[in-house]
Amino acid sequence: MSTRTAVITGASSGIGAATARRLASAGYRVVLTARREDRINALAGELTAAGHTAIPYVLDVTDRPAVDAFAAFLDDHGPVEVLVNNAGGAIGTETVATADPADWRTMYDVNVLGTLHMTQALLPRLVDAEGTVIVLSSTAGLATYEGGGGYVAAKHGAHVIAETLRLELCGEPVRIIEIAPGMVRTEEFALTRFRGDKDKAAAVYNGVAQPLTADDVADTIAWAVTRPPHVNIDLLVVRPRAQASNYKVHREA
Ligand code: 8X3
Repeated sequence: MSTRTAVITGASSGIGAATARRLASAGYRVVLTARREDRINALAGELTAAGHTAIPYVLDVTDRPAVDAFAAFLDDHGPVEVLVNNAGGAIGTETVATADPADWRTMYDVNVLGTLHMTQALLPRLVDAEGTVIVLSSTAGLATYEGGGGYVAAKHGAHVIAETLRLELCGEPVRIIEIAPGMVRTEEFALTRFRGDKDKAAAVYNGVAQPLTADDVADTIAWAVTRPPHVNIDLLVVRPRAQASNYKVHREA
Protein backbone atom coordinates (compact mmCIF):
# COMPACT_ATOMS: atom_id res chain seq x y z
CA MET A 1 0.00 0.00 0.00
CA SER A 2 2.96 2.33 -0.46
CA THR A 3 1.72 3.46 -3.87
CA ARG A 4 0.86 7.13 -3.82
CA THR A 5 -2.28 8.40 -5.49
CA ALA A 6 -2.72 11.52 -7.60
CA VAL A 7 -6.11 12.85 -8.67
CA ILE A 8 -6.06 14.91 -11.86
CA THR A 9 -8.97 16.98 -13.11
CA GLY A 10 -9.42 17.72 -16.79
CA ALA A 11 -7.43 14.58 -17.51
CA SER A 12 -9.12 13.99 -20.86
CA SER A 13 -6.67 16.10 -22.88
CA GLY A 14 -3.90 18.67 -22.88
CA ILE A 15 -2.02 19.45 -19.71
CA GLY A 16 -4.24 17.15 -17.64
CA ALA A 17 -3.58 14.09 -19.77
CA ALA A 18 0.13 14.90 -19.99
CA THR A 19 0.29 15.28 -16.22
CA ALA A 20 -1.38 11.91 -15.76
CA ARG A 21 1.28 10.33 -17.97
CA ARG A 22 4.11 12.08 -16.11
CA LEU A 23 2.84 11.24 -12.63
CA ALA A 24 2.13 7.64 -13.64
CA SER A 25 5.73 7.40 -14.86
CA ALA A 26 6.86 8.86 -11.53
CA GLY A 27 5.15 5.92 -9.80
CA TYR A 28 1.81 7.42 -8.87
CA ARG A 29 -1.46 5.63 -9.18
CA VAL A 30 -3.47 8.19 -11.14
CA VAL A 31 -7.17 8.90 -10.87
CA LEU A 32 -8.27 10.45 -14.15
CA THR A 33 -11.28 12.72 -13.89
CA ALA A 34 -13.04 14.60 -16.68
CA ARG A 35 -16.45 14.87 -18.25
CA ARG A 36 -15.61 12.83 -21.35
CA GLU A 37 -15.72 9.17 -20.47
CA ASP A 38 -14.33 7.85 -23.76
CA ARG A 39 -11.20 9.95 -23.43
CA ILE A 40 -10.32 9.09 -19.84
CA ASN A 41 -11.09 5.41 -20.53
CA ALA A 42 -8.70 5.50 -23.47
CA LEU A 43 -5.99 7.18 -21.40
CA ALA A 44 -6.52 4.72 -18.54
CA GLY A 45 -6.17 1.88 -21.06
CA GLU A 46 -2.94 3.35 -22.41
CA LEU A 47 -1.45 3.77 -18.94
CA THR A 48 -2.57 0.34 -17.77
CA ALA A 49 -1.03 -1.27 -20.86
CA ALA A 50 2.22 0.47 -19.94
CA GLY A 51 2.13 -1.17 -16.51
CA HIS A 52 0.74 1.77 -14.52
CA THR A 53 -2.38 1.97 -12.40
CA ALA A 54 -5.00 4.38 -13.68
CA ILE A 55 -8.59 4.76 -12.55
CA PRO A 56 -10.98 6.72 -14.78
CA TYR A 57 -13.86 8.56 -13.12
CA VAL A 58 -16.35 10.73 -14.99
CA LEU A 59 -16.65 14.04 -13.17
CA ASP A 60 -17.76 17.61 -13.80
CA VAL A 61 -15.89 19.71 -11.24
CA THR A 62 -18.57 22.39 -11.35
CA ASP A 63 -21.12 19.90 -9.97
CA ARG A 64 -20.62 19.97 -6.19
CA PRO A 65 -22.77 16.93 -5.33
CA ALA A 66 -20.85 14.96 -7.96
CA VAL A 67 -17.54 16.12 -6.47
CA ASP A 68 -18.68 15.05 -3.00
CA ALA A 69 -19.73 11.65 -4.38
CA PHE A 70 -16.28 11.34 -5.95
CA ALA A 71 -14.64 12.08 -2.60
CA ALA A 72 -16.77 9.32 -1.02
CA PHE A 73 -15.71 6.96 -3.83
CA LEU A 74 -12.08 7.67 -2.93
CA ASP A 75 -12.72 6.35 0.60
CA ASP A 76 -12.43 2.85 -0.84
CA HIS A 77 -9.15 3.62 -2.56
CA GLY A 78 -6.76 4.58 0.22
CA PRO A 79 -4.96 7.86 0.86
CA VAL A 80 -4.72 10.67 -1.69
CA GLU A 81 -1.35 12.40 -1.85
CA VAL A 82 -1.79 14.78 -4.78
CA LEU A 83 -4.64 16.79 -6.27
CA VAL A 84 -3.96 18.49 -9.58
CA ASN A 85 -6.61 21.15 -10.21
CA ASN A 86 -6.18 21.36 -13.94
CA ALA A 87 -9.73 21.55 -15.32
CA GLY A 88 -10.30 25.01 -16.75
CA GLY A 89 -10.35 27.05 -19.88
CA ALA A 90 -11.14 30.27 -21.71
CA ILE A 91 -14.25 31.16 -23.70
CA GLY A 92 -14.29 34.12 -26.03
CA THR A 93 -12.11 37.15 -26.66
CA GLU A 94 -14.72 39.86 -26.29
CA THR A 95 -13.95 43.09 -24.50
CA VAL A 96 -15.32 43.86 -21.06
CA ALA A 97 -17.78 46.21 -22.76
CA THR A 98 -19.21 43.51 -25.02
CA ALA A 99 -18.66 40.13 -23.33
CA ASP A 100 -21.56 37.82 -22.55
CA PRO A 101 -21.87 37.49 -18.76
CA ALA A 102 -22.83 33.84 -19.30
CA ASP A 103 -19.31 33.16 -20.63
CA TRP A 104 -17.77 34.86 -17.61
CA ARG A 105 -19.96 32.75 -15.33
CA THR A 106 -18.92 29.54 -17.10
CA MET A 107 -15.25 30.46 -16.79
CA TYR A 108 -15.64 31.35 -13.13
CA ASP A 109 -17.49 28.09 -12.51
CA VAL A 110 -14.83 25.82 -13.92
CA ASN A 111 -11.60 27.72 -13.19
CA VAL A 112 -12.49 28.99 -9.72
CA LEU A 113 -15.40 27.07 -8.23
CA GLY A 114 -14.23 23.80 -9.78
CA THR A 115 -10.90 24.24 -8.03
CA LEU A 116 -12.68 25.25 -4.82
CA HIS A 117 -15.01 22.21 -4.90
CA MET A 118 -12.24 19.72 -5.49
CA THR A 119 -9.91 21.27 -2.95
CA GLN A 120 -12.56 21.44 -0.24
CA ALA A 121 -13.69 17.88 -0.89
CA LEU A 122 -10.21 16.33 -0.88
CA LEU A 123 -8.37 18.57 1.58
CA PRO A 124 -8.86 16.36 4.68
CA ARG A 125 -7.39 13.41 2.77
CA LEU A 126 -4.52 15.50 1.43
CA VAL A 127 -3.63 16.81 4.88
CA ASP A 128 -3.81 13.27 6.33
CA ALA A 129 -1.41 12.07 3.65
CA GLU A 130 1.06 14.99 3.95
CA GLY A 131 -0.02 15.76 0.42
CA THR A 132 0.07 18.42 -2.24
CA VAL A 133 -2.53 20.63 -3.87
CA ILE A 134 -1.60 21.85 -7.33
CA VAL A 135 -3.47 24.83 -8.74
CA LEU A 136 -3.01 25.26 -12.48
CA SER A 137 -3.52 28.96 -12.90
CA SER A 138 -1.97 30.82 -15.81
CA THR A 139 0.08 33.86 -16.58
CA ALA A 140 -3.45 35.25 -17.05
CA GLY A 141 -3.72 34.90 -13.29
CA LEU A 142 -0.95 37.45 -12.85
CA ALA A 143 -1.57 40.16 -15.48
CA THR A 144 -4.32 41.12 -17.87
CA TYR A 145 -4.66 41.82 -21.58
CA GLU A 146 -7.37 43.24 -23.85
CA GLY A 147 -10.07 40.74 -24.74
CA GLY A 148 -9.02 38.44 -21.93
CA GLY A 149 -11.06 39.98 -19.10
CA GLY A 150 -13.30 37.06 -18.22
CA TYR A 151 -10.55 34.47 -18.35
CA VAL A 152 -8.05 36.75 -16.60
CA ALA A 153 -10.57 37.44 -13.84
CA ALA A 154 -11.17 33.71 -13.38
CA LYS A 155 -7.46 32.85 -13.36
CA HIS A 156 -6.82 35.64 -10.86
CA GLY A 157 -9.44 33.83 -8.78
CA ALA A 158 -7.54 30.56 -9.06
CA HIS A 159 -4.32 32.39 -8.11
CA VAL A 160 -6.04 33.84 -5.05
CA ILE A 161 -7.27 30.39 -3.99
CA ALA A 162 -3.68 29.13 -4.02
CA GLU A 163 -2.26 32.15 -2.18
CA THR A 164 -5.01 32.25 0.44
CA LEU A 165 -4.99 28.52 1.03
CA ARG A 166 -1.23 28.57 1.58
CA LEU A 167 -1.65 31.25 4.25
CA GLU A 168 -4.57 29.50 5.90
CA LEU A 169 -2.87 26.10 5.99
CA CYS A 170 0.56 27.29 7.09
CA GLY A 171 1.60 24.83 9.81
CA GLU A 172 -0.46 21.97 8.38
CA PRO A 173 1.32 19.10 6.60
CA VAL A 174 0.19 20.01 3.11
CA ARG A 175 1.77 21.94 0.25
CA ILE A 176 -0.03 24.43 -1.99
CA ILE A 177 1.72 24.81 -5.31
CA GLU A 178 0.64 27.09 -8.13
CA ILE A 179 1.82 26.52 -11.68
CA ALA A 180 1.23 29.45 -14.04
CA PRO A 181 1.87 28.57 -17.69
CA GLY A 182 2.07 31.12 -20.47
CA MET A 183 1.69 30.15 -24.11
CA VAL A 184 1.04 26.42 -24.39
CA ARG A 185 -0.11 24.82 -27.62
CA THR A 186 -2.63 22.11 -26.82
CA GLU A 187 -5.25 20.54 -29.03
CA GLU A 188 -8.16 22.34 -27.38
CA PHE A 189 -7.32 25.49 -25.37
CA ALA A 190 -7.32 28.04 -28.21
CA LEU A 191 -10.04 26.18 -30.11
CA THR A 192 -12.38 26.51 -27.13
CA ARG A 193 -11.47 30.16 -26.67
CA PHE A 194 -12.30 30.88 -30.33
CA ARG A 195 -15.51 28.80 -30.19
CA GLY A 196 -14.26 26.17 -32.61
CA ASP A 197 -12.73 28.52 -35.21
CA LYS A 198 -9.65 26.53 -36.25
CA ASP A 199 -7.98 29.36 -38.19
CA LYS A 200 -8.23 31.84 -35.34
CA ALA A 201 -7.04 29.21 -32.89
CA ALA A 202 -4.03 28.35 -35.06
CA ALA A 203 -3.17 32.05 -35.49
CA VAL A 204 -2.42 32.33 -31.77
CA TYR A 205 0.78 30.39 -32.39
CA ASN A 206 1.68 31.91 -35.79
CA GLY A 207 5.41 32.31 -36.16
CA VAL A 208 6.15 31.21 -32.60
CA ALA A 209 9.02 28.77 -33.00
CA GLN A 210 8.22 26.59 -30.03
CA PRO A 211 5.22 27.28 -27.85
CA LEU A 212 5.22 25.14 -24.72
CA THR A 213 3.67 21.71 -25.05
CA ALA A 214 1.31 20.14 -22.55
CA ASP A 215 4.16 17.82 -21.62
CA ASP A 216 6.48 20.77 -20.86
CA VAL A 217 3.98 21.95 -18.27
CA ALA A 218 3.34 18.42 -16.98
CA ASP A 219 7.09 18.11 -16.49
CA THR A 220 7.11 21.17 -14.21
CA ILE A 221 4.14 19.78 -12.27
CA ALA A 222 5.82 16.42 -11.78
CA TRP A 223 9.05 18.17 -10.75
CA ALA A 224 7.27 20.36 -8.19
CA VAL A 225 5.31 17.40 -6.79
CA THR A 226 8.39 15.21 -6.44
CA ARG A 227 10.44 17.72 -4.37
CA PRO A 228 10.87 16.66 -0.74
CA PRO A 229 7.68 17.30 1.29
CA HIS A 230 9.14 20.29 3.15
CA VAL A 231 9.88 22.09 -0.13
CA ASN A 232 6.92 24.15 -1.35
CA ILE A 233 7.22 25.64 -4.82
CA ASP A 234 4.80 28.50 -4.18
CA LEU A 235 4.44 29.77 -7.71
CA LEU A 236 6.13 28.60 -10.86
CA VAL A 237 5.72 30.74 -13.99
CA VAL A 238 6.61 28.86 -17.14
CA ARG A 239 6.62 30.35 -20.62
CA PRO A 240 8.21 29.45 -23.93
CA ARG A 241 11.54 31.19 -24.56
CA ALA A 242 9.81 33.20 -27.32
CA GLN A 243 7.41 34.79 -24.84
CA ALA A 244 8.61 37.40 -22.36
CA SER A 245 5.21 38.64 -21.16
CA ASN A 246 1.55 38.14 -22.02
CA TYR A 247 2.14 40.81 -24.67
CA LYS A 248 5.65 40.25 -25.86
CA VAL A 249 5.87 37.22 -28.11
CA HIS A 250 8.61 36.77 -30.70
CA ARG A 251 7.11 35.70 -34.03
CA GLU A 252 9.20 34.74 -37.02
CA ALA A 253 8.01 36.00 -40.40
C1 8X3 B 1 -3.21 30.64 -21.16
C2 8X3 B 1 -2.33 31.80 -21.30
O1 8X3 B 1 -2.00 33.98 -22.61
O2 8X3 B 1 -3.87 32.60 -23.28
O3 8X3 B 1 -3.61 30.41 -19.85
O4 8X3 B 1 -3.96 33.83 -21.22
S1 8X3 B 1 -3.10 33.08 -22.14
